[in-house]
Order: sequence, then structure tokens, then C-alpha cells
Amino acid sequence: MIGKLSDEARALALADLPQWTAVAEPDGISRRFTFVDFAAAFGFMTRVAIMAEKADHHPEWSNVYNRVDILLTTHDAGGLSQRDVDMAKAIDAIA
Ligand code: H2B
Repeated sequence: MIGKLSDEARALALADLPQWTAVAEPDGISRRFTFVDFAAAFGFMTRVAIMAEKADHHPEWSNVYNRVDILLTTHDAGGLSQRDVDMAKAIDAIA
């Protein structure tokens, strides 16, 4: 079972993810993505969804027209884990 990141590991991970913001409740990280239109936003979501399903790690997210808000947290760990950090990097690479 995966665990929550230690305070030190969390600080290092966040320094490496400048576009992501720490969230307290639920304990995780979030980022807002803005695209030119809905088609571009949904295309991005489709690529993230395929990657997430392969990784068996799933984002909490919402979409309004050209905007996608993503929160990453690990339910199994009760907070931020290495899986979220890895997924944030993979999402940044897709965007
Ligand atoms: N996604 C996220 N974000 N956190 C989890 O703890 C999690 C998940 N657990 N996707 C996975 C699925 C687990 O429920 C399955 C059974 O592997």
C-alpha cells in the first residue's frame, strides 16, 4: 500500500511542480488548465484519462468549456503520495 509523502519529500516534490498548488482538504495538489476551446480541453482530458486508466490512478477533475481543474490525491493513502507527483508530471507532459 502506498503512503503519504513525508514533509520533506512533499517540499521537494512541490518545488519540482511550480504550476501545482498544495491543497489542504483533501490533502493533494491542484492545477487549472486553460485551452482555446472545449474541443482542445476535452482532447486533453481524453489523453489524461487513458494515461490514468493505465496507471490505475485517477484524477478528481471538472471541466467548464475550455477550462479543466484537476486535483490529485491518493485515496488509498489518505493524502498526497508519490503517485500524485508522478501523475502531475505526466499530465504536464501531455498539456
Ligand atoms: N486513484 C486515486 N486518485 N487514488 C487512489 O487511491 C486510487 C485511484 N486507488 N485509483 C485505486 C484506483 C484503487 O481504488 C484500485 C482498486 O486500484
